[in-house]
Amino acid sequence: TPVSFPTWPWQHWAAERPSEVALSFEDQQFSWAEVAAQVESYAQGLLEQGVKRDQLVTVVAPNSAQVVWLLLAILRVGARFAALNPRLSQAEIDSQLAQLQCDYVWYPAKCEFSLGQYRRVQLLPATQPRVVPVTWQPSRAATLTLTSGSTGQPKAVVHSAQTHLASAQGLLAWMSFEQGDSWLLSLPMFHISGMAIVWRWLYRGARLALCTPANFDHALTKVTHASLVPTQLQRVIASEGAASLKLKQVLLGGAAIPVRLTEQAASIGIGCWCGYGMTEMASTVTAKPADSSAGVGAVLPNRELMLRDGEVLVKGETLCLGYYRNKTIFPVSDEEWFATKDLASWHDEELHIIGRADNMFISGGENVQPEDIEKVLLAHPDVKQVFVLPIDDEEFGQRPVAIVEAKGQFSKSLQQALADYMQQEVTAFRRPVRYMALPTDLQAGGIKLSRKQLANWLAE
Ligand code: 4YB
Repeated sequence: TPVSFPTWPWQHWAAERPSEVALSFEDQQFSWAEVAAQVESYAQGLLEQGVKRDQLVTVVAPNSAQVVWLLLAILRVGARFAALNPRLSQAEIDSQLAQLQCDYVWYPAKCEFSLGQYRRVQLLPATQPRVVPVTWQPSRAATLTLTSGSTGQPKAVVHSAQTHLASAQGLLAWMSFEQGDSWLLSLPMFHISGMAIVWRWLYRGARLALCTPANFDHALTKVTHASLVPTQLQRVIASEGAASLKLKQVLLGGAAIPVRLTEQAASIGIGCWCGYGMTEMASTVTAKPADSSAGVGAVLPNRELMLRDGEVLVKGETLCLGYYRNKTIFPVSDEEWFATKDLASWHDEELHIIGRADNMFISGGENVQPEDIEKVLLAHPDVKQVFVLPIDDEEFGQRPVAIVEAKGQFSKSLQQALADYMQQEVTAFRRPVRYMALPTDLQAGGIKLSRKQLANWLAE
């Protein structure tokens, strides 16, 4: 059954459950009636500044209540919302804004970028009480989310309210998120994992919780749901407040999820879901409650998935409208299916991700899948995060190098310990020839480290 709201989801909930808490931000709370009224006012405010139907407004900011108001108000006037990672460099921001050819930008009062050449829009309440003359049309282009892939310029993935809601519906058919539950906006809205949280909230009419970055750990103790990448969960488990968490469910994804991590979480009462997804499919495609297997579960409702020569192909109601270039939406693929470049296999009705086809390299005639080596290294108790990349080698063509973020000190003795450990665990051609510390400045980019950036760093 398709997802159908008779009107804007927040107006629907404002009619159904007006006084229920919808949104919380630190000590502030907004009911659904208040959310609907605020959005109406901000939408009118946007119209008064000249924002029109089908125009694109790009938000360059970390998560905040304002960014949520902007998303809803932008949708309400029939315009489109895009968000950029505020931790990008000025050059990257310039290039992404040029690519988007947006009509307006929004950025917070203290912003380090020079965005002077763009028309700036502000979040202002209405000065005249008029009704915004745009009706709910869920299949129209609504959001653009940039996704970097492993090479080249990021692509701007276009979704409609319909594809986002179809994604939310399918996930919530399996994972419970009910009225009264609250999902922390624990990942950035410029990434599909954060955007998807907002649409699950809108779909279910439950609660969305926002916090300042400094309050993140405390905010986690007050919510029932959160989405985390594995490294975040690792940090949370190790933190002091871990014992006081009342998280019912944590949805994990974005990268390989070590079984040991979800087992540790379970031992302190945190129930995890493992997910596999991508921007083009509006986040999660397969999922399962975490168990003793390293797979990513089965295909959620509203999506279809198949393997062709080991590669994951996907389609369905959650597939995006296309990529945005030159003010035009281009289909993501010439065929019905979208080819993900992820290699996977089925075991016991469960999908197992092997790694990305474009990460693979050849060493002395053998295929090396970096993710295979990373999995083994991640199982070592002193390793927090690790990336395996090829370096050129006269004899073998290429050989693996491990770039490690250690839980403690990255020392000579850790390097030796890892080499000894790998000696036991994997065949010779898979053993990294060198262990290097992950440079801290490369961790700042976003939620995912770019292998391309790492490769550039390695080349230097
Ligand atoms: C994986 C992978 C996995 C993705 N194993 N490789 O709401 C969610 O589903 C969510 C919750 C918590 C954290 C993240 C998410 C996401 O949406 C993640 C979606 C995402 O990462 N999209 S992406 O476009 O930035 O990258 C997609 C790629 O990431 C995939 O094509 C895979 O290569 C990789 N990936 N989940 C191994 N469980």
